[in-house]
Amino acid sequence: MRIAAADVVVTSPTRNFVTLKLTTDDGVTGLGDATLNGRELAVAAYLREHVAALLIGRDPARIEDTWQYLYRGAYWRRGPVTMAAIAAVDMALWDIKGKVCGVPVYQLLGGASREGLLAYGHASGTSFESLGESINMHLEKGYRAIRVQSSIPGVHAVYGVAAQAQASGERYDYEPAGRGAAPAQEDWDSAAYLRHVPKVFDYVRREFGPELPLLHDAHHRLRPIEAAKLGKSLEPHNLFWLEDCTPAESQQALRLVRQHTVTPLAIGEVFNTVWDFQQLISEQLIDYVRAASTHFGGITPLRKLMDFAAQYQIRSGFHGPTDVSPVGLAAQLHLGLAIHNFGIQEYMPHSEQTDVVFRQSMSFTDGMLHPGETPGLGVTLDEEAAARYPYQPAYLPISRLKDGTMHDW
Ligand code: CS2
Ligand code: MG
Repeated sequence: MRIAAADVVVTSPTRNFVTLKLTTDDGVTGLGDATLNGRELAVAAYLREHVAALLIGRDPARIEDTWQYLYRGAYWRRGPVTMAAIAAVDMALWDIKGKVCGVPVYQLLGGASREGLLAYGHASGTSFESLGESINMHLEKGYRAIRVQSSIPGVHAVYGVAAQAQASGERYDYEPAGRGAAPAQEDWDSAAYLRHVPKVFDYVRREFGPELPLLHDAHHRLRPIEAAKLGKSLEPHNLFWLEDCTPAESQQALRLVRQHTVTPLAIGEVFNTVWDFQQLISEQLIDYVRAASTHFGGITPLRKLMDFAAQYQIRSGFHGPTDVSPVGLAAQLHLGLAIHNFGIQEYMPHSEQTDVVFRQSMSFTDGMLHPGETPGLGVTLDEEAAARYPYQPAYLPISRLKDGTMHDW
């Protein structure tokens, strides 16, 4: 069997997705997610212009060798664009191997280690009342763990609050990348945030009790000492995790946070190789790995990362927003089902239009996810439907402080 074709499909049902489709000379196809929110066409070009031709004629069964060929062979290694492109090839090859073997990919990764994957959903609100309604909506949908994000008094547009979608009861699909020729600008005030977030969790614990697993995403916005302060202030509420509490390019910054708080820490959705995690894991500076197969080079390296993390009792919390496509989410579900050190899986349901373009065998039942039993990853791409949604430029917002200083969004 040989790879006979490598096609890149860019489609935009409510948001942009980049998908690689590999086809073998036997007609077996495999899909890979190459979506990089706000920079999608860079990955599409990397695949179309520099990788596709190299794959033609290769043995699709040689997944590890193909990964090494694309990683080491590029010379210019690492980075989100390169690793998203390699990820798409890797996922597509696992998809093909599953189909050829007639089994879902998780069976190739050691089989199921659990019946299903605990999911968490995204609740948010512009007031305690609307936040409570959002949490109740997610509990009614079966979620057993909830991420809590809130507006901040004095901050006009803040990450993670899709109040308009919540209020109207629409399907919750908070896609932060706004369509348009330039990023939207949001504002930020760390002091106001640090004053308000403890009050939010005071309210949530009063209303929903001490046992509901709660998560919060600080989204890279705090300095290490501020992150330490927030972690400490939230300790009475026993969070499942505090995510991206401080930018972690400086992995040692988490030493300072760790010294001050026992609130569990989750980091890594913007990381793309094991080196980004090396100190965080070996010094036990985090509790959960937030990587997504789509941005981390695929299933192959993410499985290796989780084996490394397992030596330090660190568990998975794979990234699963709507900008990880159904193909990327499926890859996370197969890996998450198989590894021993699974923690939790983020789950933001995609839009109805997306579900038309990507037919999926995954299920979400009673708060648990499962990739399904379809051979391969369990996702098919309807290319006619995909063609009905052409790419539209879209950018993630930027964030500035009140004096105009650029900040982390
Ligand atoms: C967020 C993401 O889900 C999360 O934890 O950090 O939604 C993130 O904002 C997006 O993936 C950015 O494209
Ligand atoms: Mg996040």
